[in-house]
Amino acid sequence: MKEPFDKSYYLQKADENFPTLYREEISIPNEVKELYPGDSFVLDLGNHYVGYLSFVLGFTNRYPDAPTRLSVRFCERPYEIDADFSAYTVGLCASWLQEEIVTVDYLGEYKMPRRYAARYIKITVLAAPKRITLSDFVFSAVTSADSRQLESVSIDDEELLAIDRVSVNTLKNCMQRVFEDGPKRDRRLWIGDLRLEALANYYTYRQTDLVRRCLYLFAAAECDKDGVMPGYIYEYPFFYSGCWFLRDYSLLFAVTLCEYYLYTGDEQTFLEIYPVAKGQTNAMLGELDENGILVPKNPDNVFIDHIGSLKKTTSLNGIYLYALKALIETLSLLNHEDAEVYRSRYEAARASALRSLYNQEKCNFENAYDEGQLSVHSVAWMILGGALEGEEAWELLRSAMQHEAYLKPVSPYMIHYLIEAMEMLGREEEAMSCLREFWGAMVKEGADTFYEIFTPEDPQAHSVERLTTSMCHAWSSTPSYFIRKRIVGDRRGTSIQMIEK
Ligand code: RAM
Repeated sequence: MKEPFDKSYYLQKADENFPTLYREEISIPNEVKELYPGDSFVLDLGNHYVGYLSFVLGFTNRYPDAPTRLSVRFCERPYEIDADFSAYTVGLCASWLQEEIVTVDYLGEYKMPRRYAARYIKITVLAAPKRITLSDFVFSAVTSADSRQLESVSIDDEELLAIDRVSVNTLKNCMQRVFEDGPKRDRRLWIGDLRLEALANYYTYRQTDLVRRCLYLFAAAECDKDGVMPGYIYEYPFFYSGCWFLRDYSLLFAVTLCEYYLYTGDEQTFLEIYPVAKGQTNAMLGELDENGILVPKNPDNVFIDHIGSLKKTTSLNGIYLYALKALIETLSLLNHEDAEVYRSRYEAARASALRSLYNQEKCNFENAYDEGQLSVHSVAWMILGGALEGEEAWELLRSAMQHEAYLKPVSPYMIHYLIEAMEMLGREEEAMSCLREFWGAMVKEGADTFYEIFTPEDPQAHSVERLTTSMCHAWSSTPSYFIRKRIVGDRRGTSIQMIEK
């Protein structure tokens, strides 16, 4: 095998693993509507889908002597149907709002060219020559998830069954040319989302070629001057590297690659991409301070959770330990000499974390690096990194979750890691109750797919505030991973296979 591989090689491998895109025509029951300017109506697809809309424009008694202008709004959740889009000013670009002004010149079928994520479609006739008709609405849903691959599992619990169903639907709708983060927004490949989608995929669709494609795409990315890869990339209409170099995500790239090997046994892919993952952990060495603590020069280059005020050093160091652990495990299995290198780095990093981040007097992670801020995030990541174990770890995590002085996770992404930490401590029952409490509340709220951000105590909070919030978000699809793992067992080391097509 020749080494190192270059960008064009990685892109070629990504292309070789390009998925089949499956289409399903969802016909929307509706009568032929005779419409006048100002009329509006809402179509219900019956579930959340990602795809393209077409319809037929017609007339009843007088041939239309002018074009028809419609407003077509695609909504993931009901609150979008009548929301005032013109008032949207916060945060992300308003062009993410799924609304078009469409002018139809000719009678007959009209196909809208853009792809949308929606359950509801609101159509308003803005201008038309007196009477027109709209009929034959078809939504052509698209996904690279192969329904024949989806494993059926028997889940003897109504609530978990519902959570699993919505979770699988979320994953399916995010599976497109790549594992997208959200089909409404940002419609691109992010490392943090990829890692969680890959996990859910290993227990549902088992399309390991799509994981492989995404790993190769990241391997082709342009790193920053410190050698850190971008947190996201674009791959259409051409490959383009992102420009936010998140340290936590780059470490999770190494974890995703290691797990890819552990789940599939595909040594060749692992070894081809491993130099890139190695580059990520090596890059961190340049940002270790005099105490051996990983402190990025620019604090904005760490994500952890969607909380602006969150201090992130302790969590990031937990992720550093977590990535080193994954590398040690994988490289040891492969009898790779680097396993020992990572082992000694791990020991040193763990000792530094306990010395400088753990507060011996208070038995918590109150430290100067995070300006005394306490968060569930820090505790969970330090547990996942193996810095704190056993009863002591559980006591701290339990009190952190209850104590109001601690910042709590808001994204399903971070809730995933909280649950993973509980599982690591053997707290299976508590982990499941946390899962039910969080994702179960979304099901109760009427979710067809799981959201980017959610507060069970105030289910409408984030969606109403931010109309650009993605209501089908990849990092929210891991309940299926947790639920099914309990039923079918841990699949690492089993070299899961796809069913032959
Ligand atoms: C948001 C998206 C995406 C996530 C990044 C860090 O823009 O929700 O899923 O990975 O943040």
